[in-house]
Amino acid sequence: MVSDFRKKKLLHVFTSFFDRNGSGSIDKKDFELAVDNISKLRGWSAGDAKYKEIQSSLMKIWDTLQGRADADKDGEISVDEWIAMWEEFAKNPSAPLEWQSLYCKFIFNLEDASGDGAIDGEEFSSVYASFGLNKDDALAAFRKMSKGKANVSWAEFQDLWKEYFTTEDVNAAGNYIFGKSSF
Ligand SMILES: [Ca+2]
Ligand SMILES: [Ca+2]
Repeated sequence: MVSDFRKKKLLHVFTSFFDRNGSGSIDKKDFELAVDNISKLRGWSAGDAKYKEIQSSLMKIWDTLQGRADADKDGEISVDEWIAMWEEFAKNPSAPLEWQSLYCKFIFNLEDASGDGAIDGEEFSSVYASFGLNKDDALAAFRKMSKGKANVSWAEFQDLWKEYFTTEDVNAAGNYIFGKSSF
């Protein structure tokens, strides 16, 4: 069984980042909306090379996510399917699914707008604000996640990401990696 605390974290990611149209499940349309959202944030138009790159990355993530999580094969990931998949992950976090690794890298690269291999609070919070989160709350989340440091490296990010999906410790730094400063 997934604890209420971990369920809250899983639902935050589900509603804020995946179910973009608020339909109550995740499907391909949500990913198309995410492509539009990110392109708007970065100022890319539909024909741009960067737009196509983001689109192809996100569609690959959708395909591999659906292949693993859509247990009843109805073309959508329900909340129950979402939680069941993360429960499997928590049993052996050192062996993530392909889409989970792709998504982790995708979010890091998206946030690392300057491309220097680390993310700062401004990069972190502006991406999450574009997904509809409160920017000040996201900045507070970054300070907790980084333990007051100015930057978080890719190596640190991967550990924090894993921690988000697995830890029951309400004080763990990884709880803040998706821009929410309290649960
Ligand atoms: Ca949806
Ligand atoms: Ca399904």
